[in-house]
Amino acid sequence: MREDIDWAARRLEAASRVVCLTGAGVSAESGVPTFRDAQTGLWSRFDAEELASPEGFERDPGLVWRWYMWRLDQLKAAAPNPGHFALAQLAGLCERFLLVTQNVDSLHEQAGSGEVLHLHGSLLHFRCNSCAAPHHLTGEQRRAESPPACGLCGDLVRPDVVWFGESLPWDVVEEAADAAQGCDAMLVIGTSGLVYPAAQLPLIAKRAGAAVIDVNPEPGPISSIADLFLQGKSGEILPALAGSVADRRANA
Ligand code: BJW
Ligand code: ZN
Repeated sequence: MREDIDWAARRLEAASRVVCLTGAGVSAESGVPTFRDAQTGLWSRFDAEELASPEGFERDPGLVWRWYMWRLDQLKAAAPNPGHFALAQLAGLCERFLLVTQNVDSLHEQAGSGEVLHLHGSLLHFRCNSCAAPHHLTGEQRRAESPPACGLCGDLVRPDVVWFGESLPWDVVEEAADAAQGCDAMLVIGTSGLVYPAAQLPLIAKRAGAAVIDVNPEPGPISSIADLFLQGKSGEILPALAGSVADRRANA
């Protein structure tokens, strides 16, 4: 593992542009369950993929609302872990570093990462399901059994996230894809690599000749195309990686 981390550190240090794609696994050690973890407690009999869809919201807006409010409560109790902090440190050590996340939490920003591209929106923001007007929740609305109505058009308020079958913010996707095309190294952290178009980014980088480095406790579609698979938890591997890059910089 030490040699693999040194190899990755050399690639990051030599790169003039690094892109990092993160998924739910980077927040797992903060106590935020990953998307495809079996749901626990009250939610164990529901399918996350069904809840995170326009069809699920149409079928039962109250159920979807309560799920998101439950997740928001979990998130409010969470803090960034050493993996988030190491990525913020790496941004300062690499020549150009772009962080692209699929996560709807704000733990990267809380850890000090400056520019973060959010592909799937934010669990902390809300908007109208029809006219997209932003909505600030009151405490009472957060505790309610069903979503509030939009003050402008009367339709329901929803979390400002991207559900299955919905378009991602295309300016963000375009910026991420351009960066993937132009980078020398891509770090892929804690994602199952199952959801598109995010899962396309490592393939774009690979085809463009970048070194793809996957960090995950489990092998998956990304590790099978990666130049290096660092098997383990991001909260353990990323601090070692950032430390190795920092040492190389200090001794250069
Ligand atoms: C650790 C760890 C530790 C654990 N350390 N790691 C091309 C081909 C096939 C299908 C499509 C395609 N293009 C589009 C589609 C359809 C669809 C799609 O991809 N479907 C697939 C499931 C097949 N995509 C879409 O619909 C997207 N829209 C779109 O493309 O629009 C145009 C279009 C529309 C219709 C048709 C065609 C095109 C929208 C996708 C939106 C995804 N939204 C969600 C929900 C967000 C809100 C919410 O959170 O509620 O985003 S789904 C969910 O998955 C969430 C995540 O961001 C995303 C990715 O999950 P992630 O982050 O990888 O988490 P997990 O749980 O899957 O994995 C965790 C990983 O962590 C695991 O690998 C663990 O091992 C690891 N781990 N502990 C490091 N300590
Ligand atoms: Zn509205």
